[in-house]
Amino acid sequence: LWLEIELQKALQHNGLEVWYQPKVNAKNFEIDGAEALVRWKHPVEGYISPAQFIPIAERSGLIEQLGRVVMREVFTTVNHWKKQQLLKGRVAINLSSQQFENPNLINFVDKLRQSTGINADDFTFELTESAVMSDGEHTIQMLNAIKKQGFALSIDDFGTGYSSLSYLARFPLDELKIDRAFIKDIDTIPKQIILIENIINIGKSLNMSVVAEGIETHQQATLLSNLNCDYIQGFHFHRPMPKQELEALLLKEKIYL
Ligand code: G
Ligand code: G
Ligand code: NA
Ligand code: MN
Repeated sequence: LWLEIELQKALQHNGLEVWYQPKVNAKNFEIDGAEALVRWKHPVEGYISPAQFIPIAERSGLIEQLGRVVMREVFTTVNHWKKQQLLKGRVAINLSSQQFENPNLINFVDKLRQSTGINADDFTFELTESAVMSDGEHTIQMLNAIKKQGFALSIDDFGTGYSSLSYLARFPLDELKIDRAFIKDIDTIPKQIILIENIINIGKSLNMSVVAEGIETHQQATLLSNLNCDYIQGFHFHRPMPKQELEALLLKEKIYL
């Protein structure tokens, strides 16, 4: 409860930050898009992990407000980067199932899109399998409404959440993000490579782009590139970083281009 009250305060006093982890193009290893990740620096405790406070935000309903704060921040920042031609590719925003279940989301996103003047096709929403699978009819309506505005949709943590693949055919999804659990065990479980290869084939044959997350080594990067994965993301390339840091990195790359 203490953490919930503290989180509430942070939301009221602008205490949350949004960090960005670049994704790289698996063909040329250049930065091509990023994932927005919320960070909370508590005045006394320091950084508290989202793995700790996102579930609290979800249980308490604060996730709605958190989601609005994050989206506003990301739209504004990315709009600026796009106008400066600093960043290539799409920026992904994570959505919890609670956010996705509330039909007000559509209206909020639509209004924010118009007031910030962003290009919807510069953004992707990442949803987990469980978020998408909770209620079929509602899901299709929500996904279609988001797509209609021009945003792309990605399935995050693919392969860990749900045992049925039928939703891939039924829902308008643009991207499949292979969970890092598959990547982590590549060296110790050889069959894992076969799975990854076939997940990539599933995505591509359904006209989705495929992202692999949790790339921590050069070998993993090379492997995923050779398997024709489209984008790769992980500590091997870049850790999540504050927006000023990404901006500096992008500026540097632009100068030396
Ligand atoms: O940033 P990483 O450190 O540890 O994130 C932990 C978890 O928090 C991940 O599952 C990630 O998807 C989730 N997360 C990060 N930022 C956001 C956000 O802005 N909204 C939601 N709903 N989840 C987020
Ligand atoms: O659930 P989601 O996929 O949104 O989680 C994103 C989380 O993954 C973030 O917390 C981010 O810090 C973390 N992450 C990003 N790259 C790596 C990586 O290479 N290794 C590990 N272990 N975690 C990563
Ligand atoms: Na994600
Ligand atoms: Mn993920």
